[in-house]
Amino acid sequence: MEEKLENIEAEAKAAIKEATDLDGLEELRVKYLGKKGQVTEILQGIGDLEPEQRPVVGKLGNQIKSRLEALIEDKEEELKELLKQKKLEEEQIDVTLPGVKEGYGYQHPLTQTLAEIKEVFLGLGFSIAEGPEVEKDYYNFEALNIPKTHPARDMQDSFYISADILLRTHTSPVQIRTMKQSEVPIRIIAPGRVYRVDEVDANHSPVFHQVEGLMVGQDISFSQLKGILIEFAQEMFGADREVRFRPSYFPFTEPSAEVDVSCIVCAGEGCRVCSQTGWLEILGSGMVHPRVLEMSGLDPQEVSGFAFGMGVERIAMLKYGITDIRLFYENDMRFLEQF
Ligand code: 2NM
Repeated sequence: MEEKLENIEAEAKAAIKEATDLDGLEELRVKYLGKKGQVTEILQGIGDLEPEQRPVVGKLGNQIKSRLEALIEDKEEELKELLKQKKLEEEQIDVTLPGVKEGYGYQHPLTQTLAEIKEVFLGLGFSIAEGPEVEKDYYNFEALNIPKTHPARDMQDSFYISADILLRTHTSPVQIRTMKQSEVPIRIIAPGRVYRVDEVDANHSPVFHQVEGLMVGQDISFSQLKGILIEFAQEMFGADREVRFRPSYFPFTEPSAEVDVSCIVCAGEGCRVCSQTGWLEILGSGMVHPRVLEMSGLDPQEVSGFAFGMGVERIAMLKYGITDIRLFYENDMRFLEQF
């Protein structure tokens, strides 16, 4: 029995010495010293031995048990230390290395321009209205007095989803919905994405952004339209800009006017940006057509209103001197960082 114990001790010592991780070491502890461990079982079986054998085996068994416990404990310390060293090495950082500079984020120029447009109109008492991008052709065309034969209603020019549903080609349907739903007076702007079948070039994109505006109430006049739009043009492009109203035509307004500001590059002298005219067109506008008011449930004898519409891309291009609309959508940091 003594020889057996000594063999177990020798085997255990060798195994403990070889252990490379804490789990393996714990397995060894269980194997030799656990409840059913080899040394434990011998010590528990002492009662079955010859009486004179018992103290000898008992003493040796307990000595081996203590020695193995001590060895395991030492080995455990050693493995823990190794693990700590390894972890420290892995986590080592060289604080003298140069840092990686994190760049700042920028708001997209269209986001900035839209925010500025909103800011101006919020300051003039307008609130913001929104509506669906997938629209009934009733709201997109019919209610705007755009006849079935109008070139704008060519199926080829709009993205139709079904016979009477399309991607809105302007945000005017939001104004129609607002007139139908709200009490006068109304003073809103409708910003959002719009869609037209257009070949991509320097000035066209099939998806772009518009802000349209609408003011309806008793005795709303063309001079109020002028006051609001001159204020907008000068807040947006500079207080020293001249503003000009040119007669125009839209099916949904009468009379209609296009609005120009004096060229921001040459101040009216004539240059490449303004095609030698001295003027830049920034938006379209007019007094809401009586038939449009009527179709939206308002009485043209009781109320009147004006409306206007502009392209956000166009405003941003004029403001920042950008000559290609595609730059807005390419996410080239060299472009975006300039704003
Ligand atoms: C423009 C130009 C002129 C316009 C009209 C309406 C509505 F719904 F009130 F009739 N919304 N937007 C309008 C008028 C839009 O964009 C160049």
